[in-house]
Amino acid sequence: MFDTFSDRLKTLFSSLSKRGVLTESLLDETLQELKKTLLEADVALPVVKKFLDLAKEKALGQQIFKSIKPSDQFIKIVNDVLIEFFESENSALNLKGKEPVSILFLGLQGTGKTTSCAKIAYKLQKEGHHPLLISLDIHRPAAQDQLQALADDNGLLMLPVLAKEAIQTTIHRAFDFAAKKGNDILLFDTAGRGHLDSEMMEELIQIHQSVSPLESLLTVDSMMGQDAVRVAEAFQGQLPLTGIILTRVDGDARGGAALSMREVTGKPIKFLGVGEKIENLETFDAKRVASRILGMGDIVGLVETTMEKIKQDEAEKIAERMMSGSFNLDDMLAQLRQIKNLGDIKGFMMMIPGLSQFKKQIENSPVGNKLIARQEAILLSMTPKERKNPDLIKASRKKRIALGSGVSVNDVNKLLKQYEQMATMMKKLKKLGPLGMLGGMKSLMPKGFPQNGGGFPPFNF
Ligand SMILES: Nc1nc2c(ncn2[C@@H]2O[C@H](COP(=O)(O)OP(=O)(O)O)[C@@H](O)[C@H]2O)c(=O)[nH]1
Ligand SMILES: [Mg+2]
Repeated sequence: MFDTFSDRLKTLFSSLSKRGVLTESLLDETLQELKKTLLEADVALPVVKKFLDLAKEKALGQQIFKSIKPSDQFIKIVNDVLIEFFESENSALNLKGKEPVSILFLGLQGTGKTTSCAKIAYKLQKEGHHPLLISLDIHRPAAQDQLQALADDNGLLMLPVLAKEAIQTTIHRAFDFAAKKGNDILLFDTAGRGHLDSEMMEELIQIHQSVSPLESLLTVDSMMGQDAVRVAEAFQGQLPLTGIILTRVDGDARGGAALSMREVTGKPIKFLGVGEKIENLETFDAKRVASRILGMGDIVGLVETTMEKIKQDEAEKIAERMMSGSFNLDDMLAQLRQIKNLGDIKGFMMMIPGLSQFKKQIENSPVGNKLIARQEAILLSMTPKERKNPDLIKASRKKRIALGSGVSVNDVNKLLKQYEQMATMMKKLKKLGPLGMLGGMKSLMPKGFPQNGGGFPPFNF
């Protein structure tokens, strides 16, 4: 699966690992190589561009961690970008609806509709469902026989075929049958053509209307590369697809279709066909596919843990600064920035000694990058003198600061109040000493905490 692409990436990484620091010119050179690799993999051009932009943005935005090799950091970046390209919210099969729910299989002839239909029914049956297979490929008796054979071989139930029955009649019969037999999922196999064809589309649109499927899955052949993506785009223009089944991934060395599909069509890949056998079906998992392509799971894992460790060290440093006594608005600004640089703010806060016990409050509090940016803007609208000596900030100064940072005076007041809470708390914590910190935190909470809207000092954003 995607072997050529995978090998090319490995060569790129290994030549990078022989070089030193990831300077901007080396980064550009590496991105050029990455571009070639993506084009060779038959990734659509706009997707290549976006991929490179994202990789560059991540590389430049990343802190330089001395303890992580540049090549390893780059592997992690490519890993993250791959995941971003593959991942989507609706990648799981949607079965939430009034029973029986329907799944419609669409696609050009020979792309793997009938096979995938049986594979998915098999999987669902194993999970405890009672699927019913229905063939609407009435133009070719052989197609109906093929589905029947798959059903017979694998202990699946199929709606008996009646010769020369009209499609709409078959659909009605399927729902009646399911009501009697208690099937909860109906899987409709349809007829494809060798190419896009308006007659086929018309038939499919009518089927879609009468079946009202929860899922309309398009099968596309991974080996067709960018052509598969174009076909998907064309189908999507006419039918409300809910997802893609990428078949013959087992034979595809390049991976271009897989990488371009979601980006170009906006539809999630839901399944991968990885062979002809009934069990050769994988539910699509962005992380797993990315890791398989890179074949560098251990390095990605190592970079992740090292970064976690660095965050942990930063968290301790911040805690130390908080305890060191004098604390003015400059310190607050410095802390905000440190926290902002670390990305996932809530996750990071959990690492600060003493704060992890407020997991629930942290999760529920409205902390976010936007709020931090606003706080930063307020602090930057103050003069250095004001930040060193917050007592100077009276009504007229507040107005000026609010105007300068585009917020209300009330927001400025909130920030100052928060600063005061932090300062008071730190004084108290200092008295308690590091050992008293954990126990002390709770008793220091203002009245009503944690019922005060989920906010909590010292980071009461
Ligand atoms: N190697 C491989 N072959 C597949 C896969 N999916 C389907 N096929 C084969 O592709 C051929 C066409 O599949 P079929 O389901 O009949 O396509 P349909 O015309 O869209 O219904 C069959 O020989 C299948 O065994 C897959 O994921 N991997
Ligand atoms: Mg078929």
